[in-house]
Amino acid sequence: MAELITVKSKEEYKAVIIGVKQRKSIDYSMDELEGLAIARGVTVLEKTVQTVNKINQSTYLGKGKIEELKLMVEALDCNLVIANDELSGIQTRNLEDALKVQVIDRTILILDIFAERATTLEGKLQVELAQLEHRLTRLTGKGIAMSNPGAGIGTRGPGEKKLEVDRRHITKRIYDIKKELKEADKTRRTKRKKAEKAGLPLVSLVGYTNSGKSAIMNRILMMTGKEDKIVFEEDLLFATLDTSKRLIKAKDNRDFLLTDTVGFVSKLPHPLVKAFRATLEEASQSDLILVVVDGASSYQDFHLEVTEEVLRELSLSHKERLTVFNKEDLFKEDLEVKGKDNIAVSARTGFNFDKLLGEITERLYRDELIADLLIPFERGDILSYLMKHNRVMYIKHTEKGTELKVAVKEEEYKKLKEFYR
Ligand SMILES: Nc1nc2c(ncn2[C@@H]2O[C@H](COP(=O)(O)OP(=O)(O)OP(=O)(O)O)[C@@H](O)[C@H]2O)c(=O)[nH]1
Ligand SMILES: [Mg+2]
Repeated sequence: MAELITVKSKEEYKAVIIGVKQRKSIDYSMDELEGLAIARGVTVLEKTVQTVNKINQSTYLGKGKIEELKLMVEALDCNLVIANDELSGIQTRNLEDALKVQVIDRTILILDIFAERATTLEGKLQVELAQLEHRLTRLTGKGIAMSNPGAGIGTRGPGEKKLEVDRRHITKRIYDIKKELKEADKTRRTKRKKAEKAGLPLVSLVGYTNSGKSAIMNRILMMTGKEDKIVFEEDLLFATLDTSKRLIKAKDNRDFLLTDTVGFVSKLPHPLVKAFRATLEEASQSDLILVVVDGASSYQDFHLEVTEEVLRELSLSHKERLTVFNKEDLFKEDLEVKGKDNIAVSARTGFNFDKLLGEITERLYRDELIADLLIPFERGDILSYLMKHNRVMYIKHTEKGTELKVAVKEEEYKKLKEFYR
């Protein structure tokens, strides 16, 4: 149920992007919006910005600007206008009436991309939920825009009765989806519990969309002999929608689990942040966060700001982290990556990946050694102590006793000498 149009629609979209500037420059977010439109397969013909003191509550842009835009839309023969801010139902209707083409906002565009990309049932449900919630607020706000879901672009305003039916229909569907998601969430928790039992530390890749999170994951997988487990990476905003988790076999048994996550973008629609909270919850369980930045982008400060904001929203700001400046092969000359919690890498060339892996495992296994032990049966006390307090990576009961691979502190390591295998 994509709102822009049905996802499979073959219609070609040619768009003008509009924005209003109040105080701060919006160049960046306009470019970002263009990137989003391209990711959705829309051809962007023009971008235009109006500087205002206050956004017009009923028409978004001022009267003169709308006239100018109307001419532009006609001259370019475009069939879509995309606004950089979230539009109310009224703003959308008034703009559509004036311009005679479909008008959508950033939120609808992002939701539409997500709808197109989601692959797992849970991902799809989360996006649908976000879409419906967004739609519902616009309905109650006397909005137009939606009538038959997926019925095509610019569907005109439904009558009051239709509105009521739609509202009831949407509310019911929201209820059903929430129920289904709850179930899925339960299953995931059980699965996670199992993973926790495996005792391995968890590392999450987070950061702005298209910064190379999946590429970094793939490079690490290749380095550690897991080529068959690589994930999807693509020069697209929101290439990854469903998080995936992989076991990384690192040196000295310092294994860990690595998760790839959904990329961030500015003004990420709130219903989406909410919807993906469950998926990103995994990140909240992590022992280390790798914040990935596209070090080749001139907007990297902005990307870092956006990332920080989302991390804050997800209550992850306090986590231990390593900031990874990726795409070193494309860095501008003046970029210097300094500081012990920052590292420059290139997922493309493999530059600095040994160091990256070292930095990760060093942080995960700080002051810890991996002991490979054989504990005889009569020392059940030691076994249960280790099982309770330490990270157990491997356990096998044999005729001679219990074979155990466990992370221990240095002093403990020495004390366990007689059990070394
Ligand atoms: N030149 C260069 N390109 C890279 C590097 N790392 C990743 N890329 C490219 O950048 C694009 C985005 O990479 P992804 O790994 O899909 O990015 P992502 O952060 O996972 O993106 P989302 O899943 O959309 O959030 C792809 O075309 C990659 O091939 C790098 O070090 N150098
Ligand atoms: Mg990705």
